[in-house]
Amino acid sequence: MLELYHAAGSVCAQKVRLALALKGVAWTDHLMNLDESSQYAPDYLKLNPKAVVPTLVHDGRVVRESTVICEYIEDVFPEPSLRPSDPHARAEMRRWAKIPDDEIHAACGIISQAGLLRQGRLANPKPYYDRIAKDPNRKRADRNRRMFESGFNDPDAKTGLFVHVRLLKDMHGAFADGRPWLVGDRMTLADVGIVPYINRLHVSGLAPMWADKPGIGNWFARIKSMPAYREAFEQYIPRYGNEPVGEGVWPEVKPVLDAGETEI
Ligand SMILES: N[C@@H](CCC(=O)N[C@@H](CS)C(=O)NCC(=O)O)C(=O)O
Repeated sequence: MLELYHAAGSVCAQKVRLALALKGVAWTDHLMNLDESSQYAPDYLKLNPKAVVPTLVHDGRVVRESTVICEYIEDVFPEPSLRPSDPHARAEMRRWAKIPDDEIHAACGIISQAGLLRQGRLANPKPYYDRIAKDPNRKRADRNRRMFESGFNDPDAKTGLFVHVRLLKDMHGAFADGRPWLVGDRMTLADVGIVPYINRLHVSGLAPMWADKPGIGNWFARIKSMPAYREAFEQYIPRYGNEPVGEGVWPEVKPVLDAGETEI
């Protein structure tokens, strides 16, 4: 039996749901609500002591870390393949797939806290302060409090934005030769790993960040047209589907981008 503990809007969970949807495998759904602090329930902490989603449980064995989970899914369900056969292409795939773990996931967390999520919480901050108080990762909790209180005035939020700018430049460079996917001529775990972060920018109303990079827009549109995207993303949060929900974020972000990275 394949079980997934996940949350609707979690980028790491979207990544794993997309891999599962592309494989067409059935799984048992343990949907959690991070706003209600279900990640801190003692039973869940036994599965994932870091109190994060997703966690995959396959025939009673636990697999943690979304990038690792995607490779595990590929090993157990090899068809259709999301891993190139050529060793160099495979290395490239892994280089893209580790970018979230190296820097984009943390940067995404920061700019989501400072932008999209902050906007949704401003009207009623108490549940969010309660959630921060329960976070066993005090460093993360203090940072999230800062993002909530300062938004994009915080230097870390500005740095988080420019980490995304660099990713977009790298993607633009990859697509410059006209390839449809990040690695080779078919979708791989590289695309699966990166697309939740582009989707998060999109739903934050930050698609103007790649307006001058059509390769990214075409790639994202191609993925959004797939049934697997609907299954992995829209089914859980329909409003995250077609229309950006963070329309108010771009006016805050644009001046930061215009000021340039050297200003930070
Ligand atoms: N490196 C981990 C990161 C997991 C992670 O940070 N998950 C976030 C959601 S995307 C989470 O569960 N956050 C808990 C919280 O916000 O309280 C992975 O890739 O699985």
